[in-house]
Amino acid sequence: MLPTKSLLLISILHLYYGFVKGIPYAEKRGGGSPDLPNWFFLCAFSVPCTGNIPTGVDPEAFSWFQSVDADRSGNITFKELKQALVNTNWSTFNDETCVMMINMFDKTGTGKIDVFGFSALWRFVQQWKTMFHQFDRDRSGNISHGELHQALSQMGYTLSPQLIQLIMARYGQRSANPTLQLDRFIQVCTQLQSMTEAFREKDTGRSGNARLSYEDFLTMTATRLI
Ligand SMILES: [Ca+2]
Ligand SMILES: [Ca+2]
Repeated sequence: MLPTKSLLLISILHLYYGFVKGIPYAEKRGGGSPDLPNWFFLCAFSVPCTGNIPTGVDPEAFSWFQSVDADRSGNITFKELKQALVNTNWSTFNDETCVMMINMFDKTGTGKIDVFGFSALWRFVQQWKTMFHQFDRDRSGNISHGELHQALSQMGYTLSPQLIQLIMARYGQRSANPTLQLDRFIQVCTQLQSMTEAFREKDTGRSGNARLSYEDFLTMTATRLI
């Protein structure tokens, strides 16, 4: 919990560095912003860092939840989530990644995320954000072809340069040298993880090969593409 004076100071500092909805500034590293701790950005939007935090919910996640839940409905919609998540270049997260995250963390089957799902989502985003900054070796604020190759290798994926090229062309920003922002990095890594798990269920001998029927293939795609 932060005392009122601290919150006031945070708010003033926050105004100094600019204002955008959601959790953008934590993503601003590499874009020249100061290295401020995450709580700075999270609490600056949610003056009441106090309140009845549900059991098992991270206090920071709860604070963020209150900020993102703009209409105070008690759950987070696609629109609210999209407004809250911003990349290093200040673009909002793309629709596909937001839908993917809603599908992953909607534990109520309503198409919305409650505070418990949101707490898990918060941890998920924090972890990927850390990875993103770790693999953004040149601090450019995005992931290049070479950086993605290195990242996936370290995560245990052995993909050909051609496949990585394909991924960059599909998910990267349109340019001669496409790069991935945080949202696409999260999407690529999460989908890759999900599809790899699906394949390994069929590749029982761990040979890197599996025999699939057409039905298997479609089922795998339908159930694993998030
Ligand atoms: Ca809401
Ligand atoms: Ca980079």
